[in-house]
Formats: sequence, structure tokens, C-alpha cells
Amino acid sequence: MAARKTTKKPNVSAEELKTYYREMLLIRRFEEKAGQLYGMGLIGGFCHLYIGQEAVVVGLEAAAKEGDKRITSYRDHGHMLACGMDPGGVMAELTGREGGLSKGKGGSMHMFSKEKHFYGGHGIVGAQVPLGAGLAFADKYKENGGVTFTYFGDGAANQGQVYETFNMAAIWDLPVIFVIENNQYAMGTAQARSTSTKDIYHRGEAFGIPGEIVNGMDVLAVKAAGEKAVAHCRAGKGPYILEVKTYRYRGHSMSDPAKYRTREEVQKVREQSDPIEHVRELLLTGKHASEDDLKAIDKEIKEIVNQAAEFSKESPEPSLDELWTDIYA
Ligand SMILES: Cc1ncc(C[n+]2csc(CCOP(=O)(O)OP(=O)(O)O)c2C)c(N)n1
Ligand SMILES: [Mg+2]
Repeated sequence: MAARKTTKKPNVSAEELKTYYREMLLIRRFEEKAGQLYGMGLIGGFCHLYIGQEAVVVGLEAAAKEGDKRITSYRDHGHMLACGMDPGGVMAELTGREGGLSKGKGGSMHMFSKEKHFYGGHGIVGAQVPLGAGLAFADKYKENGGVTFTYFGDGAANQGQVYETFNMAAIWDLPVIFVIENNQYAMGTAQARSTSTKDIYHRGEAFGIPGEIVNGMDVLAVKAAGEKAVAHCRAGKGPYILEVKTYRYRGHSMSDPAKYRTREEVQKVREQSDPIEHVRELLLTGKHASEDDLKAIDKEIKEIVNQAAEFSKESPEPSLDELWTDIYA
């Protein structure tokens, strides 16, 4: 992941920059709070935080339009917040409460929203990739102009089902954007130890699918690449691959002490390439916002996250009767 260059003045309005700042900060503060609740024993099971990767989903959501779909892995809280799902509902699902988006029965990796066209939350590595192509098939069949953002990791990109999906998506010209969130690690395995090449997107060439590398620490670069990919899909030209180079600051999940990398490595990325600091700098140096304006946004976001946490503690545990609902067998 390249260090960011902030020399070129971006052609973007103050309002737009503030929106990205707010959206990325919401994800960061939400995840920090989830980490705290996990430490307090209020969240159990697996919990994979998205801290460091915020610009990926915020940039791509900025390129989407109403009706577009998204599907992702277990590292999914950021995707839900970015597409407008209720922070209280997400947090209460993490704490396993009735007010959670899956009524407290799904947990961190299993939430959905018909209204926001969010199709999960999948715990099986790579499983969402063929499903994403299926969603795109439905859009193509219905001729509704929709595009599906199918997110997966660098580790998942080594799975066979990804390439079976590439082949079918290319044959049928499906309107799907394959977003490889390359955060450089698959659990404790660095990309160089698991993947034969430095870049992954060009594997699409074998199937005739175009793609490119994107700086995932720069929300504006992600948005621009997203717009290009969306235009390609909407024009009926078939799938597109975005390999977004990013970094996760925390361990793979809350139970990972991350001994496979040095503290210095993480610190360097935080200092040189943090996606939220980037937008903060653009806002301040471009005189689009003052320190006080940004403090007010920080306060507003803190309040939203505190309320979500309160709700997730106050909402009751699901009743035992719930064991017999939502069963499709
Ligand atoms: C089929 C399958 N194999 C193994 C696992 C265990 N597992 C969970 S996450 C993961 C690593 C995936 O890494 P990557 O795709 O890079 O995503 P990231 O966690 O970095 O977002 C593995 C091996 C699993 N959940 N499913
Ligand atoms: Mg990874």
C-alpha cells in the first residue's frame, strides 16, 4: 500500500469531503466501541473489526446509486453502516439482543437488509463471491440497471470458486464489481506467503475481465475508481475488478494478538496513510472546515455511537420462543 501523496488539489466540494469524513469516522468510532464492548464481555463469539479500511467502503458507496446491491464477508460492520443501516441495530446484533438486525440470532457476521440491498455478512471465506454474481444475474435478467458490489479479501482471492465465478460473470456479462479488499493479511498469513503474485486483479485477464489497482487509503481515489467500474457495468460491458490496497489496524478478529507483524509496521501505516487523517488534512488545508467544525462532527458521531451502545445494552435478550421463528426448513 503506497504512502499517500496529497500534493494535487482535488476537485471536490467541502460538503462532499465532510460527508466522507463523517461516514469514515462513524465506522471507526463504532468499531472502537464494539472492541470495548467485546472486552467487557458484552459481545461474544467472533468479531472482525474494519478499522483502517474505512475509505474502501465509503468511497465505493459514494459511487453507487439507489437500488445497487452489496454483499461481503464477516468483516461487515463498515459495509452496513456505509449503506445506511441503523448503528443501534448493528450494535444490538453484536450483543445478541432482540433489537439487533437479525433479532439477536445472527451476530456480527450474519445481518441483512432488504431495504438497503445488503445481502450479508458471510462467515465462509469466498462464499459471497458466487452469490454476488447471482445477484448481478438477477439485475441483468430484470433489466433494472443495477450493479452489485461483491467484496472479498486477498485470502479469499485464492479460492477456486472465485475463478468459476469470474468465468460465468464474464460469459454472461454480469453487472458485478469484484472488490478485492487487499488488506495484506489473511488471518496471520501475509499476502506474500499465500499469493504467488504481488497484485491479484490481473488474474481477471484470464477471463477477459478488466480491472485495476486502487489506493484504498484515499477515499477520493476509491470513489473515482468506483465510478469508472460502475459506468463499465451499467453500459452492459460485464464485470470489473477493483483491487483496493488497504490495511487492517487490528488483529484478524478480537481474539488475534497479531504476533505475525510488528507494532512498528502498523504504526507506520497509521502515521503515513490513515484514510481519515487524509480527509481531515484536505478539509483543514483547503480551508473547508475549521478545527472547531471537525470537533463538532466528532462530537456528533460520538453521540450516535454512544446511543447505539446504550441501545445494545438495554435491548433484552431474545425470548426462547424465537428459537422457532425464521426457520426455513
Ligand atoms: C472456507 C473457509 N476456510 C477458512 C476459514 C477460516 N478463515 C476465516 S477468515 C480467513 C482469512 C481470510 O482472509 P481475507 O480473505 O484476506 O479477508 P480478511 O479477513 O483479511 O478481511 C480464514 C482462513 C473460513 N471461515 N472459511
Ligand atoms: Mg485480507
